Amino acid sequence: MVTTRLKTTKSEEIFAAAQKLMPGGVNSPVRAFKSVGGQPIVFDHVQGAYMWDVDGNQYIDYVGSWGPAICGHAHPEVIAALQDALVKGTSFGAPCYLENVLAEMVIDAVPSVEMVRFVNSGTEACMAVLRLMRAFTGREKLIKFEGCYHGHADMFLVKAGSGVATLGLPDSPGVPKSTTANTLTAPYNDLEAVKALFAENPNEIAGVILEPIVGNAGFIPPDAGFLEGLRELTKEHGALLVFDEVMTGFRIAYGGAQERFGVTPDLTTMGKVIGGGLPVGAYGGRKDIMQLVAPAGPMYQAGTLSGNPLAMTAGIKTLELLKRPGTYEYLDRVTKKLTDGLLQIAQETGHAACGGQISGMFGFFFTEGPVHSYEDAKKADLTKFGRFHRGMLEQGIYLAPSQFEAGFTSLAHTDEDIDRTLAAAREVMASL
Ligand code: KE4
Repeated sequence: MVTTRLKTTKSEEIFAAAQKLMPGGVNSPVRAFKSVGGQPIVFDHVQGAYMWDVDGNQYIDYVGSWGPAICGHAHPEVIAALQDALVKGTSFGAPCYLENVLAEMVIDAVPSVEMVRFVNSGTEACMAVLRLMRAFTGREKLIKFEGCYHGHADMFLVKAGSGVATLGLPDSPGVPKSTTANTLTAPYNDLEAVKALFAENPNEIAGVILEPIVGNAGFIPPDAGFLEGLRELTKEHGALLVFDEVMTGFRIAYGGAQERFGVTPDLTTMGKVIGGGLPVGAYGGRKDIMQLVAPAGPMYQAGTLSGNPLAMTAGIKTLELLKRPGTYEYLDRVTKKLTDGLLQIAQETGHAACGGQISGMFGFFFTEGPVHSYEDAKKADLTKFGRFHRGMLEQGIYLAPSQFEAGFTSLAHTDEDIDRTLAAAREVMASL
């Protein structure tokens, strides 16, 4: 048990009970703090950049519910919009005008998206987009990258990132070999490896899917030319290029990483931010491809709560807030101040560290670096990261409980919050 100055009595009681009710006491593995050790914190409420746990401790939050809280938790305008929507019912199971509104906003914002389908999670979006890639090309093989995470569907659980990397699960049990036989992997940022896979599997690869900025092996941006190279390679081989922007969508820019880097994929998956904190995923892209999706076409995909009015309402209001001038300049400024500060403090306190940020997404590793791939990321000092995480927690700073995750800021994070975070980091790093 890690000693802690935090009063976490109620968290401990609730989490102990949770472990008897739910596997590992959580509904998603990374929340269990397995890789950083110590007592997971049970929260009571959140607001803006802050979270309060059941023992009354307050934290500055850099997880933001893994991305959705980009405008700050429980934004008053989102809450008000939800309250108005709530009294009209929570789910129709039938067409609702709000679906048109959010669809139009996504199509207007994201360069690759001419038509979109809403689902209920990023996992669902990635599952559906893989089926669509295969339906459109008539091919079965897929290229993904080591350390990238595209949700927990069987065919993606090969050298995946996020919780799989955190728990060091080689390949999850229960995933039949037949399912992953068609999943080829390459190191991130390694165009030569992708060229080789295309050469070894002529006319068999339906497409390439990747996080345009990796957030599930820690924060790993694309090397110059990597995304452009994949765009060329997929075109050359009649394969589709898919950006999984579940994490980067509407966070890196209003049009996502594809707008920021100027590379347009054929299909895009989204989630997190477009649900404004309610369950939403989406996949979209070229109309000629999306027309294959039932009932317009033969490729089947469905969902009871897809496009429900509450989730649409939260997504619409969130995108409206993000569209306001200055959003991404603000996210870039405060997040750069945070990461530059963290790296400077690490250097001053004698810790090897590297990392960076793009807009409101950041990460750092306790290793000399640079980190261009999952292999590089695995060189990071996980023990030191765990002790840093715990130390920051005791200082009231809530960081993602894994070295293989990214960090997230919001429009609610102030300069004072960043200064307080850096002061805490200096104290903790000096003590490591
Ligand atoms: P969900 O099914 O968790 O909504 O989305 C899966 C997914 C797909 N693609 C990318 C790029 C993602 O980052 C995710 C989910 N991200 C993790 C955080 N690394 C969710 C947190 C969790 O699993 O609890």
